[in-house]
Amino acid sequence: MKILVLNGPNLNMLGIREPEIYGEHSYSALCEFVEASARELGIEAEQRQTNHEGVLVDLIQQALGRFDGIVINPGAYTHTSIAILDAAKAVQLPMVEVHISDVPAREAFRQVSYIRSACLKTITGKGFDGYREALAFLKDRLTEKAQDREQAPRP
Ligand code: CA2
Repeated sequence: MKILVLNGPNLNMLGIREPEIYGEHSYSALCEFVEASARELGIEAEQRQTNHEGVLVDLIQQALGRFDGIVINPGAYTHTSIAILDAAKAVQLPMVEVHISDVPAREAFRQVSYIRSACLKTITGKGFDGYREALAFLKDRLTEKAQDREQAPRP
């Protein structure tokens, strides 16, 4: 089972500023945490970070046929990007939205999420643990789906 973990703009700045909102750990610590979580769950995770909206669109499109699901933290593009939503809807891969901070408790302009309608679940305010929860959720969903397919009567 192969999951693509996508992080959007400024997430490479983790640990450098605003530790009261995003914690003290760096982006490379997040990558190590995600890698360890995937290993524990017995799945494969490939991680990418970009500051560019079009690159996120490309990475989502290129996931089709290569990955079984996507964990995405689109950063500030969560609140603005119809292009990323359209890419997610186009590939129709099971997707989970993750935010490190407690977005519902923050500014009004962060209360819109375009990507949410293409996601099976949104996890917010759990720090790095949210990524592990997202991986575990996708693993359960994909395992259930595979079992359903095995049990379905053949035509
Ligand atoms: O809570 C999240 O994970 C966010 O997706 C993070 C985004 C923010 O725009 C979303 O509303 C919620 C910001 C990415 C991190 O930005 C940093 C800025 C300064 C220092 C460290 C990180």
